[in-house]
Amino acid sequence: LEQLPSTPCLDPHTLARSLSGAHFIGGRLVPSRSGRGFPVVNPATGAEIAQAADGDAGDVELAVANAAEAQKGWSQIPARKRGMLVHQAAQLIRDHVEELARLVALETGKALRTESRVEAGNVADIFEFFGGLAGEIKGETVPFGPDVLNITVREPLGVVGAIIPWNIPMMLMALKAAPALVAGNSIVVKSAEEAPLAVLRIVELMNRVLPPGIFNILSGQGPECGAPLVEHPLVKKVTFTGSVETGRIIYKAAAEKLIPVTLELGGKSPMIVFADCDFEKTVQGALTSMRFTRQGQSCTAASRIFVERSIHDRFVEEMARRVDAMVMGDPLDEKTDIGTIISPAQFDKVAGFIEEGKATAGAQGRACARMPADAALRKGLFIQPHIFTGLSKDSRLVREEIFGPVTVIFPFDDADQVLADANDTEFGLAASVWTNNLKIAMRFAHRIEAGLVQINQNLVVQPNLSYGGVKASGLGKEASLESMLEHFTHKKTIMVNMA
Ligand code: TXE
Repeated sequence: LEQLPSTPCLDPHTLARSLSGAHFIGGRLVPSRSGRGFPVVNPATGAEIAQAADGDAGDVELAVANAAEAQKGWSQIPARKRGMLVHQAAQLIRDHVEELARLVALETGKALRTESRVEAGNVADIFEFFGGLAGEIKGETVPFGPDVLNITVREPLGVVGAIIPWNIPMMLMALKAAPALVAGNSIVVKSAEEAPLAVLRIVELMNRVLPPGIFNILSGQGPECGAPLVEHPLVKKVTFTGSVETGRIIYKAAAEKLIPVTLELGGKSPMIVFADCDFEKTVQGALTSMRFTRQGQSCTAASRIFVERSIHDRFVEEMARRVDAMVMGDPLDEKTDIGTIISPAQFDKVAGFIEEGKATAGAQGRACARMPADAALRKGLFIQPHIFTGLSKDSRLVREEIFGPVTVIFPFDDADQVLADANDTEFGLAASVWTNNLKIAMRFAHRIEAGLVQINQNLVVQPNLSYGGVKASGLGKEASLESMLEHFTHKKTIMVNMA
């Protein structure tokens, strides 16, 4: 621990170097057992900023063994005391919000002002929220005559394995770790290859308050480090955010062990705009949801927008005008609105979709905002936001998750047809409807196949609201008291015959 600054370190390069090559297991920073590492790269410059420990089954073994041992004591601490400790540890995150924001901006390319600072603040909020809920972990009494006492109690599951992606790594870790820990489990997190640093710092900070061994993190590759974590016999629950493809692999491995899983997978979220909407707010809502500020790397992004024909052209123009005014540049610069794509692989994937759209006969792809001119950023993974119109509904750009700054817009004339089009997707994560007609709004809210439908807004999820998809978007809920009780405890029934 001495290697790391005990006060907030606002130079993310220094902090990145001091976090190099480490997992956090059993209350300590430890190197990977193999001694291997892989580079962590600043996507805005292409420069290596740290080495990440390349974890394998040996590291998983060490982390899970520590977590299993520590969980025995942790689960015996009264729930409210556990909640108070988690709440107290969250204060350390609050004290380090600026530091964490800079570090996550450096490793992910997400702009500091528009994205990274917001994420860091949300992390503290999530841990505090679940810490405060600890007293709600309780059961029921079920009457069965005067001589019988039937009760239920909520017990922790044991060691939880969490696998997280890179788009909002700190927040997605918090949504898993906070309820898991407060409910009396211990946790081993496997970070995403592209963004292992800020999450490692969070675990290290929180371990200054939490007992050693209950909150551990490994870095490593999916098949070499994530898979053995899912398969480990002492891991009793797996919670995952990532691609549909990996979600399927994890679900199958968990089925072999018969353990519960929560899966938060991709999306292709429809936004349906009626002509009677509040035009200004609706255009702004499209920008908020598309998260061009995060280069569109958001699973709830409004990546299919349907606009009633009479306002379609004006909507496209206004949206393009506003995106044009956004500043692309160095993620750490306060003037920057839009940072970079996370990795060369994602860059190629997104660029491929854009090329395909441009080559489609009859389609128009409008590139918005200017590429940064700064020579230091010439190797940066910047992609101009694109708005496509004129695509056919079976185009790959319309059917597949692009996970980049690309949205497609269609005009519509008929409410039933647009509802059918909105539901014509394998995904079911989020949707929004924009109209001042409450009757239409509620009809759509009930008939859209999605875990989340918003009317006249596109805000981010709150920790006290259930969040999770249907169809190929996933299984189970995150956030809310319900997610803690349903997904991180099991209900034990105790029947006492006092006759
Ligand atoms: O995801 P992966 P990737 C979508 C988005 C994106 C695509 C690919 O469309 O373009 O997925 O992104 C770990 N066993 N989303 O390649 O592979 C991996 O190491 C266990 C949407 O980054 O699913 C990482 O920690 N773990 C999504 C995590 O899974 C494995 C956010 C996610 O990686 C594994 C991210 C295995 N066999 C991508 N293979 C969202 N819902 O927000 C990989 N991993």
